[in-house]
Amino acid sequence: MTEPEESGEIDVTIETAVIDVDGDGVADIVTETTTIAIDVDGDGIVDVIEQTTTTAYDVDGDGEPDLIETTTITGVDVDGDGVIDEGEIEIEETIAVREDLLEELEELEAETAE
Ligand SMILES: [Ca+2]
Ligand SMILES: [Ca+2]
Ligand SMILES: [Ca+2]
Ligand SMILES: [Ca+2]
Repeated sequence: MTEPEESGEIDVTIETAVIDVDGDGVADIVTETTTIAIDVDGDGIVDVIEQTTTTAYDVDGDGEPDLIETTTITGVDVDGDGVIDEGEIEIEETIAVREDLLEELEELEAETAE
């Protein structure tokens, strides 16, 4: 049995990428990836990995993000073999769209449907 205060290690990495698609000097896509690796029992082998990628798109180029996409990948070494394989990974995706932009898109879609 291990002492609770001795075990466990959390490693957090944050990576940010800025992409200027049209080259006008204003960022159009901003990606932030946060990776959390947790060694629950402190044996040096990572047991839980959580990676969250947030991508913000500036669709109309006014410098404000209009569409935010969040993807969370969670991997848990359930069987404890030291490897997080495909069956132990869960992917969750959410997309948030600015409300007035959504209305614009709906209007546009309605127009094209006619
Ligand atoms: Ca740009
Ligand atoms: Ca471990
Ligand atoms: Ca915008
Ligand atoms: Ca495993």
